[in-house]
Order: sequence, then C-alpha cells, then structure tokens
Amino acid sequence: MDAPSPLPANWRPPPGPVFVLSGAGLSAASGIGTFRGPGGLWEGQRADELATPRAFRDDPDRVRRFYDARRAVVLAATPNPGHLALLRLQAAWGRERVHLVTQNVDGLFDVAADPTRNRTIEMHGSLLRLRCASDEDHPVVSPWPGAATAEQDPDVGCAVCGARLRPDVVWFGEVPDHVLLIHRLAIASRTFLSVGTSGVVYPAAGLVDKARQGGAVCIEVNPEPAGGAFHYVVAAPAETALPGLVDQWLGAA
Ligand code: BV8
Repeated sequence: MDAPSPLPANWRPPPGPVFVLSGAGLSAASGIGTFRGPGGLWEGQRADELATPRAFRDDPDRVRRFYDARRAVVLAATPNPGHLALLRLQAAWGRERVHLVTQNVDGLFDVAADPTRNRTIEMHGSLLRLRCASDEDHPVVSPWPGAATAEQDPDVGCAVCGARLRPDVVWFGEVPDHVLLIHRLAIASRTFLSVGTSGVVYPAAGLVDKARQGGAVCIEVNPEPAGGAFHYVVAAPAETALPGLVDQWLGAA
C-alpha cells in the first residue's frame, strides 16, 4: 500500500457519507493531555493500566481518583477550533451524512454542539457520566456539568442496587459502545477523516481499513501522522487544519 500523499489543496469529499474518527489529539489544544504524549501518565502509571476492569476491582479508589483528576481538567476545558469546525461541517451537511465518532471521553463536542443539528457517537463513553459497577442495566447518572466538584462522591452508590458507581467509559477488554453501528457507518462512508489519533487502540484503529475496503477516500489529520490505510495526510494540528479544511469543503474559502 502506498504511503499517504499530502491532501491536494482543492480536494473536496465526493457525494456520500463522511465518517470522522477523532482521538485525544483533537482535544490537545483544549489543554487535555493525550494518552501517549506527556499527559498520558498519572502518578507514574500509564492510563491504559488504570483504564481496566481489573484496576477497578483491585483498587476502586485509585481508579476513582484517576478519573477525578482527569475530570477536573476536562471541566475546565473548552472546545477548540477543531471541535467547532467538525460541528460546523455536520450542521451544514446534516447528521445523516456527517458522522462524528470520537474515542474521547471528555464530552467537549457536546459543550459546543447544537442539539438540533449535531450528534456525536462516543465509542468509549464519557467521564462526565457514572454507571453501576454491577454491569446490570441500571440507570446511568450524569452529575457533570453542574456538580459542585469534579470529584465523584464515593458514598453515593447505584440508586437501584447500591453497588459502587464507576465512570461510564469503556475500559480495555470491554466492548466499545455502538460498535456495530460504528462499523456499519465506516464501511458505508465515502470519506473517512481520522483526526488526532495514534491508531493504537482497536477496534477504533481498524476502522480506516474497513472504510478503505468499502471504497472510502481516507485522510489523516495529525502533526505526527500515525500512517496506515490512508490515501492522504494533513500533517498539521487539528485546531489549525480543520477550520480551513471545512471552509474549503463547504465552498466558503
Ligand atoms: C475490545 C476510555 C473486544 C477510557 C479507552 C487484551 C485484552 C483485551 C483486549 C485487548 C487485548 N489486547 C488488545 C486488545 C484490544 C484493546 C487494544 O486495542 N489494546 C491496545 C493497547 C493494543 N482494545 C480494547 O480492549 C477495546 N475493546 O477490544 O473489546 C471487542 C471489540 C469489538 C467487538 C467486540 C469485542 C476497548 C478499548 C477502549 C479503551 N478505552 N478510553 C479512558 O479514557 O480512560 S482507550 C483510549 O486510548 C482512548 O479512548 C483512545 O481510544 C486511546 C488513545 O488513543 P488516541 O486517542 O489515539 O490518543 P494517543 O495519545 O494515543 O494519540 C494522540 C494522537 O494525537 C497522536 O498521534 C498525536 O500525534 C496526535 N496529536 C497530538 N496533538 C494533536 C494531534 N493531532 C491533531 N491535532 C493536535 N493538536
């Protein structure tokens, strides 16, 4: 497979669905550390060592503190021009054509989204929600935004069964949310745009292969391109590349 070429300046998506997969790099300009960059460590431990059911079983308070610390950063963050550009593209071309699928659990899209015109798919959940650790289908709670503190109250358990509450995120070894819909949308896409992801974590990292097999034109936006089954690359930060790209695609440039 040939290495990706720089995206031609006048390139525009063909008719048909646009699938946008975002990762931690999209939120970097909002001050949220990426997993594999400097922000990826917490108390000397890797995020992916703490983001597991076993870590929660072994030491639920340590995992709670890990998410409390990340939630404090997230609640202080605001969406950046990268988020706003993608929301503008979806608002202009519609939610049935533009699918915003994110690996991020920071909820930043929702901060700026117009609920009547935007919809994002959070394949790894959100640290702004909590769910029953019993894995029963008990109601999810959404204390944030709104709660007085970024910290989860460890004394508040599930309203149905009293079990501990855990962040409503998908840990390693757990099945991502909406995984069948996401696969279907990737295969049906005609443009696949990957923004700010290192392409390490599956099944998210395999979506570009499915999109390419389905006939999509695949583009990566990343200042340090991860490479893979992409046709084109925009080797630039999302917050500076996406506004101009969306202007170009909407014909506003
Ligand atoms: C699954 C939520 C089965 C939690 C996350 C052994 C046992 C079980 C599973 C496995 C196993 N071995 C492998 C697996 C599969 C595993 C996996 O892939 N492991 C990896 C480590 C090899 N996957 C899973 O376990 C998944 N589940 O497989 O279930 C299944 C699957 C399908 C169907 C049925 C069953 C679940 C994975 C989800 C884990 N949860 N997050 C939390 O956040 O705490 S993962 C988490 O890490 C993120 O969500 C994201 O997915 C990943 C981080 O990746 P990135 O977002 O890419 O961030 P990263 O820091 O790596 O890169 C940032 C990039 O941005 C860089 O490239 C950088 O250059 C760029 N960048 C920086 N600045 C900018 C920028 N780009 C643009 N602009 C900028 N300004």
